[in-house]
Amino acid sequence: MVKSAVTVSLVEAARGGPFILWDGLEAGCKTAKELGFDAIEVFSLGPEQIDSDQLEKLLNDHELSLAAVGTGAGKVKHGLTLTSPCSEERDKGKEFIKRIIEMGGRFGAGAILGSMQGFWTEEVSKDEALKYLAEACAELGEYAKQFNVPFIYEHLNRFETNLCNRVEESVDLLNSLGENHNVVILADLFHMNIEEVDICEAFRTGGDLIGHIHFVDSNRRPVGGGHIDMDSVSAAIKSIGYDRYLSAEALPYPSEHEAAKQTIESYNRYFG
Ligand code: LER
Ligand code: MN
Repeated sequence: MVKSAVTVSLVEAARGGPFILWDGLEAGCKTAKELGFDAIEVFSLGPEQIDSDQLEKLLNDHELSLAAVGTGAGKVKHGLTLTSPCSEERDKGKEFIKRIIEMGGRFGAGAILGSMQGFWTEEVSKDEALKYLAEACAELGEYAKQFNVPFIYEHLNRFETNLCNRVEESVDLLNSLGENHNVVILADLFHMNIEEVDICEAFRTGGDLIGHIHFVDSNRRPVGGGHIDMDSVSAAIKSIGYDRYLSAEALPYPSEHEAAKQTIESYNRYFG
């Protein structure tokens, strides 16, 4: 059975970004529960911003799970990437992510690598950057095993990374990690709409390597507010036996509450 999740951002500096709920964990849990979501996905400045005991209580009180935790603040706040030319910076990036893996791990939630993957540049060739990225994914996947959670790799559209932009490239990356890696692909429908030739075919290419989905429309509005053909896409998602989270990472448009409501209505329509 697929499960629904809604994003909660605790990063004030990112306000206006593609997260649905912005008023803290308590208000976020309340809205998620009221609307019938199964889980929340949290984007924070880092583990120090989250009181894990309080989060546990909130999740229990609202009968919610934690779907995943973001790591983007490592780049936004600390300027860290896993493909920096400086090995010390790359190590700091991995340490930052390990702390987030620990924080999410307690709740059975994997950490997502998105913007911290960085870019290849004049200083770091594409091959070298992809090598750093693969090494980091392997190490972080291994680290996540102790919590029984996967490490979640998210390829992004061309404006946000030049490393992997399509599911096929993420599949190649993961296949290069060998047999026992613990990394899954995050397929974000917004990025897929920009980069894939055929979104449904891309889901079939990813198959059981896809372990998380950002549920959002073509223009980053909640599903139903853009032009993705969700009849076909939901059929493709079902056809690969996907049974994890569809997590709404969308603009709070036209308002936080409306965006959350529209998301759960779309989720129920296509997956209920
Ligand atoms: C940003 O576009 C995005 O999709 C995030 O999930 C990556 O950090
Ligand atoms: Mn995303």
